[in-house]
Amino acid sequence: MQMGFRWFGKWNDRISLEDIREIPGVSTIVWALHNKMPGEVWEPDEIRIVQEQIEEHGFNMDVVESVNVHDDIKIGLPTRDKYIDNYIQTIRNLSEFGVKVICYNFMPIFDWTRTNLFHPVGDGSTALYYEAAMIQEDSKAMAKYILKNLHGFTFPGWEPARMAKIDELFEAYKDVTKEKLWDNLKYFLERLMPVCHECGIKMAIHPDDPPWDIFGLPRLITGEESIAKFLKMVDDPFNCLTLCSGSLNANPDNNVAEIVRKHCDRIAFAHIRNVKHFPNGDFSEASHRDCDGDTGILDIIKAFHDSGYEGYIRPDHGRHLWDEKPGKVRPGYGLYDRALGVMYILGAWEMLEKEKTKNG
Ligand code: DNO
Repeated sequence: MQMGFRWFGKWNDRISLEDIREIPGVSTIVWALHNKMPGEVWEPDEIRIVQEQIEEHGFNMDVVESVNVHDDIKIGLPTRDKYIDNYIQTIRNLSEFGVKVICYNFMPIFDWTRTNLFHPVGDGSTALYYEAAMIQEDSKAMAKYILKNLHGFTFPGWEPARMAKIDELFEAYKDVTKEKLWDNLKYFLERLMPVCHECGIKMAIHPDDPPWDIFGLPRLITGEESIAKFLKMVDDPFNCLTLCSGSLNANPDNNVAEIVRKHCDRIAFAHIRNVKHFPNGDFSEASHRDCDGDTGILDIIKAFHDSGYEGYIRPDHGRHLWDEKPGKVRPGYGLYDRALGVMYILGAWEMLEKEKTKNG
């Protein structure tokens, strides 16, 4: 297992690479060119600037999160081929810098969705929260709320320019049924796979967050069954999964440890995060500690360890602690709780390693 930490870039993150260097055990910076719109080619000169920053601090840049997929590809418009060509060029360019994994998603219009970005956890900290009743109503109001509460921080999937065209986007997606979306995903991946082989880059889809349809928009990667379908649909070792424990377990019926055991050979990257469920369907994000949520973090780590996982893991969203107040922190991506998450995951992992050595 290789430990990563998400970083939004030198001019785009209050957390510096020096800060991350002080967290034990991190070897990979999970990065992206956050100024790029979906569909644009990432040019070598732009990638090189980030490479110098990352490598100067002793990290590798093996994982990109995300190269976002243009809406025309998801909708299946004739213009999709042009954007797929651009995506392929980006893969080729990234491979020149040693990138091994691209995390991406195939969610229509919205990426991760929450209704409260600073919900009190009860111990003085705050966390991302999903209030089920609010998601049935006004998608525009929700998007407006999220953009306002990002306080100017960029967030892939929540680009203000895209969100300004929300009505047009809903119109463009109106005939995209679940079946059509599956077909469009297959078309996209089948064009990418030969290039992925050539370049040694795995495409690792992120599950839908939350894992169910929202605002009438279809969502595909929602649990074990759809993951199995996805992996079989394009049955290629370079067609992989980003195992996001929190996204999947937003549906408490998803047993994430079981999914890991079943599909570990096709997991290229993992986000480890804990979720606390409420009886009315709401959920809150929680600390990584197993007993603070319902996701079964220790079972998941054990499942990865038992399966001999050699891919990348990063702590996912953390709570906002101490001085991480609204406006001072990118929601979900503060420094402290994610650093605690690294230590929790590594602690469990090292204990399992010791046991394994002891038992021969
Ligand atoms: C949220 C993230 C997602 C993820 C994308 C991948 O914090 O886990 O936004 O980066 O869905 O494309």
